[in-house]
Amino acid sequence: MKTRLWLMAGVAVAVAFAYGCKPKGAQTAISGDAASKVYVAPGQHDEFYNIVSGGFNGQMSVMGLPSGRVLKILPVFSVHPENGWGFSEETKPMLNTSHGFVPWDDLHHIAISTTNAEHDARWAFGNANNTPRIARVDLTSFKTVEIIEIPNSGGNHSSPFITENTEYVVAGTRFSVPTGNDNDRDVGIDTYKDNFRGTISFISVDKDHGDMDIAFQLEAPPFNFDLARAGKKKSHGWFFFSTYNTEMAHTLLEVNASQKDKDFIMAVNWKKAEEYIAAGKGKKVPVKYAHNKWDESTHTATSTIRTEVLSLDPRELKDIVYFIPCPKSPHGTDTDPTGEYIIGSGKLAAIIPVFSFTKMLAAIEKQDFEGNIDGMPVLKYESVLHGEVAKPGLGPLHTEFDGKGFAYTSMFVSSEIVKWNIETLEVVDRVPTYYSVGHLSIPGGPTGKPHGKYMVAYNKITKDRYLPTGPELAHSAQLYDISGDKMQLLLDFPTIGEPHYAEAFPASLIKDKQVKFYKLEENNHPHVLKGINDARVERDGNKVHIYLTSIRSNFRPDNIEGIKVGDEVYFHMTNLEQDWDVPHGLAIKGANTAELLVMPGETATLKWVPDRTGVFPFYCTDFCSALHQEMQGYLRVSPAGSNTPLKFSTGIAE
Ligand code: RUQ
Ligand code: CUA
Repeated sequence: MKTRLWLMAGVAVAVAFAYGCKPKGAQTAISGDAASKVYVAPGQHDEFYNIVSGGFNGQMSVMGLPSGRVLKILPVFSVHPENGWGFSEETKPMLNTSHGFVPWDDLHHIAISTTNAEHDARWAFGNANNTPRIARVDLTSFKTVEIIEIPNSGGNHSSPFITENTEYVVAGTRFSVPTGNDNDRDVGIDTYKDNFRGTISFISVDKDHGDMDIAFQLEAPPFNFDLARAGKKKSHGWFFFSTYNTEMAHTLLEVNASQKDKDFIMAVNWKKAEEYIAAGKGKKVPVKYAHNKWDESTHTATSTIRTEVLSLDPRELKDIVYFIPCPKSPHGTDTDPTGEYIIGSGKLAAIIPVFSFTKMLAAIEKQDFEGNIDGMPVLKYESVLHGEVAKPGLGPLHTEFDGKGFAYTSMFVSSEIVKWNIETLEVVDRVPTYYSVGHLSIPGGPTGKPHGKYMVAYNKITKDRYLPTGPELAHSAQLYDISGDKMQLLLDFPTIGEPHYAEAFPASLIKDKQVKFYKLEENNHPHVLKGINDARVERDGNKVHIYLTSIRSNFRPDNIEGIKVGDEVYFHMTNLEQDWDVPHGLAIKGANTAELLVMPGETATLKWVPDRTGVFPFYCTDFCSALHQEMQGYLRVSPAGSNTPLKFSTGIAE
């Protein structure tokens, strides 16, 4: 009977969790004082860059804080019609996977690179949830420069999380899946407990250039891995993963994965794992995954299919993995700026447990275990616990820090943010969010050096916050001032896609390091033109290569004849400008791809297969000069097999 009641209570909380509640006394007015705090005067810059995940659009957006202004949208796991990303011949390989071209994904989390546990903001990493991948964006060009696919993974949610010197970016699988060879993977779903495995991938990041490589994969029990945080400072060398469905259910998880009172935070001693790898304890496992890299000198991406990964099985190497019991279906797990405290956020729990790294080490030392999972120790909850935050609210998800000894936890169900003291565990303030808050982001919040000052809440439900736009409303962010004792709501702003996580850092870290244009003399694209005199058209069977230059305000060549229906036409366009902020576009009628937007000094290729005869205009799509509207050309297409001679005008010899 008692179990039944518990179960029903669990379902009731689960129902509330699914819908969220509206906070009472919705706060709509902000004072004049608040308005002045977010006002960034014309011509002034924001204090912080905020890199925001786009969720289901597979992009990142770049916003300024405190203004909330959108500065740029970055295609990451997506095509981008604005500039031909994913449509140009050079960029297509970036979206290649072992499943072929996958121009979409679901990007949840941002990780900004760090040195000594502080943002250095050289790169932004993002995860593809659906077809598991990790991307690296260069923050001097704001371009996706590398994507690595993650094998033996499904639902790459616990990802990307980063160690304090960006030694590794880590990717944990949400769904456990059957791993191994093609034959091993064809198994009954009801053999879940026996045949399914979790994996955690440790992706090394080159210190100087950022290049990624899967250093090793750690095998794990068939739980669901939700989120993670690296240890830092005193806990550097460790990683913490939240798990749910430790019931190992494979059907109706809503009920079946909420049976147990506690799931686990999985603590991984990755320094130890590194030792085992160095000692040759890893096994090479056959897999298939794509590794795509952008080259800033050839302005071209290449995609390589890799076929092996090094796997480490902690069941045989017992001092790598420990389990900390954590109530109940934890979502986020976060480590405080000192690295001492590990916070678990049980979605269905009535308290927030805070664990102590020091106590964890002592418990391991004393073998203070309450059991094991496949031989890996389960530590005693009480032995590792620093304490519990009592009555924080409903549905805790994520925690960020201000660097002044306070933690801020988002409460999805009760739509509020709760501020509490990390040492005393006392709740000191709470504010409503509009509505159903997911992640929080404080500049520097996940690092060893939070900047405090502002906090942004990313809310799942918008309802009445903005002018309505049909059935779909923009997701909503809210900016709070956290410099005082009380959190103060400053600003509401709509976002792009569905932001999950975001990270913000001082603009001063990168604003003077931006690439302004690409030097023509360093352009090693095989089809680059270094000046207008090289502009030409060449036929090679049914392929026609148009070597095109653009400079204010003309294309060379501009008129082209002798193209035939069914030809494959390649426009190789080099933008000859050597000045900041002067891209030129290229669009041709009937193109089934996109336009190109070519940066100064860059070369890009648009493929076009004319399907009918006629004269087709092409033009520049970016209003680049007073004579932008004059920046145009014509291309004549004759019937297949006709003998219209190939000719083009460059205005040079004529
Ligand atoms: S999640 S709302 Cu995809 Cu990071 Cu927690
Ligand atoms: Cu070039 Cu408009």
